[in-house]
Amino acid sequence: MTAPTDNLRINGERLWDSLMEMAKIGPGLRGGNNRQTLTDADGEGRKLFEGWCEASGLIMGVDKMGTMFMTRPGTDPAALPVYVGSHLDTQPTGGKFDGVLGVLSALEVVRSLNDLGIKTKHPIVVTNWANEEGARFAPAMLASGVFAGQLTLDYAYGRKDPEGKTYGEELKRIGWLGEENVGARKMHAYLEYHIEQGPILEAEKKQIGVVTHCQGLWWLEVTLTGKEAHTGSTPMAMRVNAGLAMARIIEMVQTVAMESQPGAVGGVGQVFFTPNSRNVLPGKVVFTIDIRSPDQAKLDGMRARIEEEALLIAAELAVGCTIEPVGHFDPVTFDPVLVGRVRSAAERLGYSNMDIISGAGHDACWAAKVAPATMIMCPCVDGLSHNEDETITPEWASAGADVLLHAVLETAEIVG
Ligand code: HGY
Ligand code: MN
Ligand code: MN
Repeated sequence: MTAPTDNLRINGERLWDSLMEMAKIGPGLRGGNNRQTLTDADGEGRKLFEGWCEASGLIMGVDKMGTMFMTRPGTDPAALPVYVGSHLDTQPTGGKFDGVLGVLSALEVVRSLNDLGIKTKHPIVVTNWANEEGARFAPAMLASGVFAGQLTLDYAYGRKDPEGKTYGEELKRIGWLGEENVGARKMHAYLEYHIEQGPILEAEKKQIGVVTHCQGLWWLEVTLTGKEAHTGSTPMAMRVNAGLAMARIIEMVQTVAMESQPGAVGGVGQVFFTPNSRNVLPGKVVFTIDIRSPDQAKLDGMRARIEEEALLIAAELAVGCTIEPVGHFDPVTFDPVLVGRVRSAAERLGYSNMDIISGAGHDACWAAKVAPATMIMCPCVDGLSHNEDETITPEWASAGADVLLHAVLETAEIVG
C-alpha cells in the first residue's frame, strides 16, 4: 500500500543549478572553492543564500555567532521546529559540495514543499552553521559547539586566524553579527545531509549512507621550542632542532594510528615554522595533530600515548614541548528513530543504502547534544574531499535530497 507522499521527489535540476551558482562564489584555483569563514566571499555566499530563502518565503534569524536560521512556519506555532542544514563555509582548497549540499538540499526541500502546497505541523528551519570547517578559526564546528553549550561565546570570539584577526572582529566586519542568543532556539529534531567524504559508499555501490554514528576527534596543538641558528655554520651536535622533533612526532602519530587499527586515524595538516626562513633552524614550531576513532577508549588511549611519546621525543632533543587540546568531541550515536526514518525512506524510494559511521565531524555531532539528530550521506567520487577535485553526480545529490525530504516530512508531520 503506497502512501500519497511515497512518490514525492525534490527538483534535482533546481538543486544542481543552485549548487553550481553557489560554487561561483569564492572560487578556488582548481575548480573548487575557497569561501573561508567570515571572509568577504563567505559574506557574498550568505547574501545569495539569504535572497533564495527570502524568495521561498522563509523568515531569517541570525544568532551572535553568525549562524543563519531560515524558518518556514508550521501550522502549530507551539510545535518546536525541525532544523535541517549544514554549512556554506569551505576549506581553503575545498570542494563545491562539502556542507553546501546540505544547506541547499534543505532549501530544496522547502522549495519542493512550497511547489506541492504541503503544510507541516512543525516549522522547518533551514540552517547555515557558521564556521563548521575550523580552517581559519579553530576548532571545527565552532558555532554549533557554542549553540550546544560545549564552548563559550567568549572563547569563540577570541579564536584567532593565522593573521591574528579574531572571530568576533571578523563577524562584525562582514556584518553578520546577529542578535539572537546562541542556543536559545530549541529543536524538535535536527537532520543533516552531507557528502560522505570517504570511499565506502562508492566502493559498495550504495546511493545512500544511513549514518548511525560519527567518530570522535581530538585536535592537539603542539608547540615546540628550539633554538634559532644558522643551518650552515651550526654543527649538528650543537643544534636544538624543533623541526626534527616535529618530524619524529608526526612519524610517531602515524605509528600510533596504524597500531590502533581498525577504526583509527591520525595525521597532521597544519604546521607553522618561526621564522620560517630557509637558512634558519626554527626557534618555534606549532602544529596540530588530528586523531579520530569511533571507539571512545581507543580515541583516548591514542591521545594519552601520543602526548607521552611526544614529550619524550622533544626531551631527547632538548626541545621545549607543550601540548594543548584545541578541538574535541566524543564519538556520537545518532537518534535511532530518525536513523530508522532515513533508512525506511531510502528503502521506500528504492535507493540502495547501507549503515555508515561518519569519518568526518559535522555540526550534527553537536546538535545531537541538544536534540534528536541524524545524518544522511551520498557517495563522492574516489572518496575525495577537502580537495578542489571533490566530485559528486547530480543523481547522487538528488537521491539524498529525496531521502531528506521524506525524513523531514515524517518528522515535521504533514498537515491536511
Ligand atoms: O574536520 C572535520 O571533520 C570537518 O570537515 N570539519
Ligand atoms: Mn562539512
Ligand atoms: Mn569539511
